Amino acid sequence: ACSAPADNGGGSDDAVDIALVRQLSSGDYFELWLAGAKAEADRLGVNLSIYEANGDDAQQAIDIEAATGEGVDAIAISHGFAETVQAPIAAALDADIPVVAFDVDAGDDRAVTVAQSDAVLAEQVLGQLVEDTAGEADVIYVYVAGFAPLDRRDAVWQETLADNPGLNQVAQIGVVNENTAVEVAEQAKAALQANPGVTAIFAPYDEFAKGATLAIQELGLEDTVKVYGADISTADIEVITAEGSPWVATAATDPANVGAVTIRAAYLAATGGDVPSAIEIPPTLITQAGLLEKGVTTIQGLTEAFPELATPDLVPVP
Ligand code: SR1
Repeated sequence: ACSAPADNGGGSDDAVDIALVRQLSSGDYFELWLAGAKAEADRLGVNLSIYEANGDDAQQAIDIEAATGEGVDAIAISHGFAETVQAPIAAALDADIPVVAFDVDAGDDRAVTVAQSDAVLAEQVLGQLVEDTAGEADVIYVYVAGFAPLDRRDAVWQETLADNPGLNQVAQIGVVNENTAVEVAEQAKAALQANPGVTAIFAPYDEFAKGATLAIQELGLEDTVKVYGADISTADIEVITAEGSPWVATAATDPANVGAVTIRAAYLAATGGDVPSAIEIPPTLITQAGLLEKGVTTIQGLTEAFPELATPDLVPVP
């Protein structure tokens, strides 16, 4: 059975039908992303059906097949593993249903791809890490292979290690599930205790960064170990700007904007509009010092302070 799709309650009988099929839903990033996708669907009068696999990869494949069977006008897919999504994506495309793939390797040139510029994102935050440490540090790295954005960020981390022989990865940890931050915190505590010389944690996903921050705080290491993360939300801003927080930098897009861009791309693909085959949303480096200086306390305040986070000209739909 497919996971019963929810819908946005928008659209009319002759509205464009878009199915949104997600691998992951829990955590700030995915909640904000969905809110942005729903708001854009409402603005465009789209009838949006939302399938949530909640980390069940087999279920995500079934959900893509179900959306294909429904004969929707386009399918937008967020995250997923190549081995589980590529066959049902090919079947959807063979049935002439356009597919927009965000943060997932669709394995098919007919699919439109959407991504944050993950290489730039990693370069921005790792540039800060290298600057702060003068390229000399024992580093804990948080990573789980197989997630397209994390793999792209990993390629930059590997280059950064090669370019900076004074950087030393002493441990690699990581988990992605419904409890990512708490479990990463446990892993980070053990890694910090086993490697007392560590001065930086590279944690390029906000659930990773929250877990790393918690571990450092529980061990009282805020003065010596700093966190370099990715993503942003109101809750993340609170963590970063709390007094003495070790999370000093993140590189991020506005997740709601990324959800909106993905829906615009699916809408254009469904209606025969002009949609680029590959869409990239540029990230911004956000530092603890910058947030404090600008007095930013919420994601709304952030988008006012960093207007480049909004990209209305990317895949525009009037
Ligand atoms: C498990 S993948 C998590 C990442 O997906 C999105 O690209 C977000 O930026 C997040 O870091």
